[in-house]
Amino acid sequence: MAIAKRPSTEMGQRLFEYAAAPEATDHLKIADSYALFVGGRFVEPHSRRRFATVNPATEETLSEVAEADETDVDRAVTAAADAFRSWSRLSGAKRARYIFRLSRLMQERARELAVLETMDGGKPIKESRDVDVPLAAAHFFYYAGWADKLEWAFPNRRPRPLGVAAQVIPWNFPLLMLAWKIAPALAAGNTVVLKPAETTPLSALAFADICQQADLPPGVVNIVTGAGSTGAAVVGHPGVRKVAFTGSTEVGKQIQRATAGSGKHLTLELGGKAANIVFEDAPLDQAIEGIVNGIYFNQGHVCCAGSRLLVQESIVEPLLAKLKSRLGTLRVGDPLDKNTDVGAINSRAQLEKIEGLVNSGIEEGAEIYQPECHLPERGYWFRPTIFTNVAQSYRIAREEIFGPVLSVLTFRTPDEAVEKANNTPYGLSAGVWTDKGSRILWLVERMRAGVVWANTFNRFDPTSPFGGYKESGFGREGGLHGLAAYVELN
Ligand code: TAP
Repeated sequence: MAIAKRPSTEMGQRLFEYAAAPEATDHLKIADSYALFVGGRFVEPHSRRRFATVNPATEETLSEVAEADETDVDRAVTAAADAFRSWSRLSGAKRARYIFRLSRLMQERARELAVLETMDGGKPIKESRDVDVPLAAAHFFYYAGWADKLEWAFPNRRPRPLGVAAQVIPWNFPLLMLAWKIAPALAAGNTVVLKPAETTPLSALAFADICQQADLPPGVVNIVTGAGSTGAAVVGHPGVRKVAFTGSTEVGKQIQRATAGSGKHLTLELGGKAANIVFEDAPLDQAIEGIVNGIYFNQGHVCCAGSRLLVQESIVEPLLAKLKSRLGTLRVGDPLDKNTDVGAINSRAQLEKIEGLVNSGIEEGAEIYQPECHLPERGYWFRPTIFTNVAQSYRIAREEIFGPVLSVLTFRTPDEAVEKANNTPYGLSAGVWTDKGSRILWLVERMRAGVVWANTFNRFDPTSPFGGYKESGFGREGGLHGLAAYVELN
């Protein structure tokens, strides 16, 4: 690999320029247009409408995707209800065989899926290759293992599947969110109608192709693409027995209202504003990596991102100096380049939302820091950003930005750290950095957050439940808890 030193800027003295190492795309075939996946086949939409899905790093249209209307959704739910009759009666071992097959095919097609995810969503290829796709396959693998052991999963109870599950997912981890939803539902004997996000439908459509390749019985998985109105039609369909939604708190509330009184089972995985708390005895270099991973992973498009950094006052100065220096080494740019750390913002609308909130931070009096970095001319980009001098009342400290923007606050005592960390309507995740195990346990007991990472951040595992408190939603995905959301117990 060619390595050349940068010119002698202050940054250049610390940073080496790598030659570009773009992942090849010639093995990937993206069709000009896609239909809906209903009843095991790709079918033209009743609506006759299509919408463009765009590569956010280049602003080029990748494909035209079908937009499902209420008739299309009705066909998908009917197909899922028909399939439920036989799928729910299939032995657990036979269901497991299909789910294992899906997992193996995802592994076999991992390179294609990773490139597709990166082109459609803007995330760095090293993340889709090393995190999204392997974790998605691992979820199918894990839940396949439970399919013939449901009676052991729920001892002395008789677990029964619910029926058709309506599943609506966001754009930040398209394939992984699909796996979180579809794998436990199928393992428990349910059938599904899934709606991917408008800006990232392509990996779900590739998964539909994998379902065909796996000979999954028709109708067990149905994928309907479209915008918010398609999602509302899926969730509101009377043939649905279970609704699983991941997305914004605002839409989650609408869905809770829409499903109230319908008897539908509901789980909501919503937004977050996580505190990442660093005590003065923390291993500083390790904490810096955790802070960077916590907020700049996937451009900060992460529901559990550590977007509020709480630092003990005695170490603020050395920590900020190290953090700023580390930011200078992050490579922002072409998501297909294997060197890239921070890719493209998912859409123009999201970029505008980030810019609006960052401007509010400046207007309210916070101090902004952004490293020098060259941004491509086309596409949607935002520099990794740190705000200091932040008051808890500022919008940047209260609202979910869903971008690469960190707000730094300080505390003096552990009690103050807990008070400030819990001072949010959200409660999805938190992080704590300290040398003392007893302090970790003390803090975890007091945090109102579904997941608390200790001396690490943004770690996921199919066996581990994930979900929120307060306005971050309810219900858990992952592990046995995730399976429980798809069965009725008596
Ligand atoms: P939303 O705007 O809420 O969209 C999520 C999904 O719901 C999309 O597929 C969207 O379709 C669809 N949708 C929009 N309006 C709907 C309606 N009225 N009824 C049914 N479905 C509807 O969120 P987003 O902007 O895609 O994702 C970002 C949010 O998701 C953030 O707040 C983030 O924190 C949260 N999130 C949470 C988690 C967990 S695990 N808690 C994980 C990832 C993301 P369109 O795409 O076409 O609008």
